[in-house]
Amino acid sequence: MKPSYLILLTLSVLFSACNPTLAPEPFGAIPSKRQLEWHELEFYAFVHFNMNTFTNMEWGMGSEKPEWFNPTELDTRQWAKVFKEAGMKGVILTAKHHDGFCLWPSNYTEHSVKNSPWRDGKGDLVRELADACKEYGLKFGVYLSPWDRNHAEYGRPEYITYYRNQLRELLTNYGDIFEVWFDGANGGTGWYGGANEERRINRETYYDWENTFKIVRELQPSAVIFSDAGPDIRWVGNEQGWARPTNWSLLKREDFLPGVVEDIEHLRSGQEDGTHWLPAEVDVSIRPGWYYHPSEDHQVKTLPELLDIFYNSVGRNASLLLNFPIDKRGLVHEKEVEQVMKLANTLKKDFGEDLAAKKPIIASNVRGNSKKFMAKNAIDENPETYWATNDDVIQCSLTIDLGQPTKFNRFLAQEYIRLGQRVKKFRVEAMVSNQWQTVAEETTIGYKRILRLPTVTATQVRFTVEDAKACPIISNIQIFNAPKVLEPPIISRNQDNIIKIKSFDNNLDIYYTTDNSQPSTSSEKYEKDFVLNRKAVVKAFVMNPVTGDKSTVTTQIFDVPKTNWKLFGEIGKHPQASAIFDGNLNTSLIFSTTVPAEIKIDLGEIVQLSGFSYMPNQGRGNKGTIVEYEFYVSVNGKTWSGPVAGGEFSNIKNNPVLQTVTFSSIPARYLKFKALSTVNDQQYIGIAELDVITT
Ligand code: FUL
Repeated sequence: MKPSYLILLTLSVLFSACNPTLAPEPFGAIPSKRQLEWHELEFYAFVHFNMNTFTNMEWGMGSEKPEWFNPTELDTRQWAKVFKEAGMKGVILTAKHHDGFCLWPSNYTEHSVKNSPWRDGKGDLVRELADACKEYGLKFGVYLSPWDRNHAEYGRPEYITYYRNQLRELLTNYGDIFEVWFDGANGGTGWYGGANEERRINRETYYDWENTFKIVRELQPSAVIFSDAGPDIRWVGNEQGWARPTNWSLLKREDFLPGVVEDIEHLRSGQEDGTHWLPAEVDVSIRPGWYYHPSEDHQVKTLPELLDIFYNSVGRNASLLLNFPIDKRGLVHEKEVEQVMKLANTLKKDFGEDLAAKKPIIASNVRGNSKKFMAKNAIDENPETYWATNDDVIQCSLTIDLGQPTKFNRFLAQEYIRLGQRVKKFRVEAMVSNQWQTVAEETTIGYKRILRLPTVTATQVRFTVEDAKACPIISNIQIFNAPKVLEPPIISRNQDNIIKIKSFDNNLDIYYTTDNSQPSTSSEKYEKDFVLNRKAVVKAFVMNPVTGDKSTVTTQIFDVPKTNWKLFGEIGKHPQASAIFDGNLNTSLIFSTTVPAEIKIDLGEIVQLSGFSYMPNQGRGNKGTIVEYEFYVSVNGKTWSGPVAGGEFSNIKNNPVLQTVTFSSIPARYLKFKALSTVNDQQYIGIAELDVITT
């Protein structure tokens, strides 16, 4: 080659490298095709339904009988219809949970629907749901628990072969699978083919995940693989329904392992310097438990709770996997249908009218002044186009002219993630009465960020990127004015039997009943606290007296008064002793002790006892949360009967909700609650509330 050609070639390479009208280069890890498709789903359903539904458990032991699985009205088309109408894009089914019972007639075990009375043993629930999904245009995914408390070989290499055979069945026989969910809960006590023992596995090596994942890639190349550590989708580090506001879709994947959760904070927020694209999925149940328990019928999450979950997941660069505990009939329970439809309808209103669409917009910088990267691309509702700046311009802004004073309270932004997640810090300002006012200062954006803001009336909105890893690339900006949703009140009763009904807004009226009837505006109006010293069901709602808008109804069940309850012995003198009877979930008795440990309570009178409930400490870090327990009763405080109940509070570490235990009715004045073990073997006991259930 002649030297002059060489110079020309070098010049042209140099020119194209700094030619700003070329699209920006990707920065850092970027999503794969299957991850990109998954991002767009945003909201999809989880279904927990199998043996536990019929045994009223969260984690079965594995010794259950297939005959017990017998839904009377099972209708997967009803599920699919509800999910579709609620705006969800797919559903993931617990084909096998920790108890090992299979919802499909697996060739590798007898512990399945084929030995149940349901459809005379000819049923295949995985098939029925896969078909319903096809009919309703939903994607279909499977959960296959790695932990199997039924299988005799669990803990040995033979079980891995069994597990992989089952995975092959699920990934071969039921059409396209969009996500395979590998649960982290693992190893412990179980039935294990009758051995009834504790089996600990080596979490790092036992499952040989690399080769298990290869099966998914081979049979369902488009499916994303979920686990605590991906490889495609990561767990968000809690089961309460939130990601951190700062949420990177990046993680140092090699530092994480499925089933080994050591760095929970980074599961919640991702890592700015993560080496792999590994976005978070928020999994949460619409009730306290993952499985159906009739006692939780009044605890289906309310509209404000579901909205919080939506905005704290989809609004924080994560997807939302909302669980439905299918009931014993085999249907999505009416209360859940009602609540999820309220959510769907409210979201429709929240995002009803994009106030930024087609408005005049200007950018402080446009990449190469090219039309291809102009500001307008951020409000054209086309996810393929974007606004970008020159490579050296990190700080930049977009200003939208709303034309006239316009009320708004939602701000939505999306990065063009095909080229990486870049924004580290941004600000939203509103022009109110001719002055710029900051309405939000935030950090990451990612696939989608939605901010809930106090309502402001503005003529212009300015979005400023203050820091980014590389030039920002914004594919979408939207502004909305969402209607206000009223929070239902909180009802509590303290040890002096005083009922308090608390509203989040003092300007609202509260109406209530104490006889289990549905309250209305002709019910009692709550003006001040009152005494209620008997068993009762209290129901209340708030109403805006100006608009007539009402909240949903809160239901609170109170058993016998705790007026004369006392803790026995030294612990009774603990400064926080009364916290466990004060009706306040935010206060706890936490004391250091060697475990096993017990507390004894004198109820002050003999009652006919048929159960108890334990609310673990709701603070951070599961401090003193009891896992295995025994419960004894006595009429004289000297001779004890029992244990009248005992076992484990399954899944309490990840889901520390109210634990309710029932047993055959027995007279009792004294209770002994014995903790046999605690989360992470802490030498602490932590109790937020203890309650009894009387007959
Ligand atoms: C956890 C399990 O132990 C729960 O039972 C539930 O399936 C939840 C989604 O994942 O790890």
